[in-house]
Amino acid sequence: MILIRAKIPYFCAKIYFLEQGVVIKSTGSRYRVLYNADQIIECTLKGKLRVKELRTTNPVAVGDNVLIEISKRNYSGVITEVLERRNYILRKASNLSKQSQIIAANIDQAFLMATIILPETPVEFIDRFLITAEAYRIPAKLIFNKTDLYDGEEFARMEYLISMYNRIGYECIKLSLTNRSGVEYLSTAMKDKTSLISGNSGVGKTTLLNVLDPSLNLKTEEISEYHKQGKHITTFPEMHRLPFGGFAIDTPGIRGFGIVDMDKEEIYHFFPEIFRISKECRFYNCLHLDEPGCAVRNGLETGVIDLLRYRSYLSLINDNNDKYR
Ligand SMILES: Nc1nc2c(ncn2[C@@H]2O[C@H](COP(=O)(O)OP(=O)(O)O)[C@@H](O)[C@H]2O)c(=O)[nH]1
Ligand SMILES: [Mg+2]
Ligand SMILES: [Zn+2]
Repeated sequence: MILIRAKIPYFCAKIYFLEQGVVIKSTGSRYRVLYNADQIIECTLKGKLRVKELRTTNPVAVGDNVLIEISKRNYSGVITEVLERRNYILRKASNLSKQSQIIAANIDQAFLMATIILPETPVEFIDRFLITAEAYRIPAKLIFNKTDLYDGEEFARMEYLISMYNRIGYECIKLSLTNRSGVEYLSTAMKDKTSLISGNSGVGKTTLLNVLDPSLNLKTEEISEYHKQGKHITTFPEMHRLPFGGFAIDTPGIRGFGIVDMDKEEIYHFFPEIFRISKECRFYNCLHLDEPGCAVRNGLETGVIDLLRYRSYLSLINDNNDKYR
């Protein structure tokens, strides 16, 4: 009898095998995991598994490296462990909620796709993205898409923004997915990296993924659809493997990142050019509003600080409405 009992656990262990993989899709309760280079399996979460330190609505997100138990019998998987995250990006689960949702984990770079028209991306929206990336220490780059549509004035506006952001230290990439200019450059920048692609609805995120990997054949939005903004559709980001190496994470339905847990006093730390010059302010606790001897306000006069950026800063300081969340 004793001999048989000892054999049962051994036998059970053979029903499962363990793998390490990466979560490429999450729908809240089910997860798609890529493992062994090109194998994909649908997984559930082990009941007891909860990530303790974060108050999030989703314990597992795309980009998470996980350990999975795969049953040989019905070929389904169970996530038993989430490995330590290199980084992650959050948004508030809803405007009133104190909980947040992990958008993605283990990101190498975050791109914001912006357009000057159809739709117009407000500078403030760009800056909210940038300071969020700064706060999470994720390298951020800007893509200006739909350059094929711009007239002289719109092109000049784009060039103005590009030189402004370049001066601060952000790379900007000009793109037209319609005539494919800039695609090769962008592909090289994304090769072998995990890139988050963010941006307002209608700027061309899905079109980009289809251009990078035509076999994806994802559904793009019609112009008329993206005017119907404001509906809170719960969507989950998805991670796509790129044919030339690397991953791209699409963030459908995520209009902006919530600035999670950021104190008024530290907002300017995430505007690199404001932070740099703030060391010359007379008061160490200067908020750069109307304090005497403020180097930031002086920088506005001399042109070191751009008024557009300063306005974004003010709106964040005064932010009580959640219109970009
Ligand atoms: N003219 C022009 N239209 C584009 C370009 N890129 C995307 N579009 C169009 O913009 C619309 C929205 O694109 P989509 O990829 O669905 O945007 P998403 O909401 O960011 O995923 C679609 O009708 C695309 O065909 C571009 O470079 N130029
Ligand atoms: Mg889309
Ligand atoms: Zn100041």
